[in-house]
Amino acid sequence: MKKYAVIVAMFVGLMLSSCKTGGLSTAIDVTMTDFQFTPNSFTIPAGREITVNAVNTGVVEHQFAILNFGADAGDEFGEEDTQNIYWEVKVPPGQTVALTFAAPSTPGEYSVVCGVPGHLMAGMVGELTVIAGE
Ligand SMILES: [Cu+2]
Repeated sequence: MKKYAVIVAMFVGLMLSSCKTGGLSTAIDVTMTDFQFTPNSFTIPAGREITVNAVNTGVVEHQFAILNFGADAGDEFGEEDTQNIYWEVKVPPGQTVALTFAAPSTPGEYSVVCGVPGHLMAGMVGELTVIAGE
């Protein structure tokens, strides 16, 4: 019976450690204010399920949008940029949203922007680094 408990403990430990890839977190915790992301740079493992906890402490709606690999919204987020969104979440003022998404399989640098008109220009921009899994 005691041996069984040890095996279960080992198994649980294995499951917990599998939540990370090479020490990389599979969570993105971001606070959105008027008008920035804090932090504004994130690193996640490729192809993994990522949990996003987005808190909007501002007084207007904000968006956390990851653009496709190689895509850039330029100085201002326009209608033509919406087709380049890889994944997005919109958070009303004063709210917190927790969601998951599948990290891109292509390693590299991805742009993170808030697509609400004027917000990118005001500084709501970030960077997501996707690292190949080991
Ligand atoms: Cu915004």
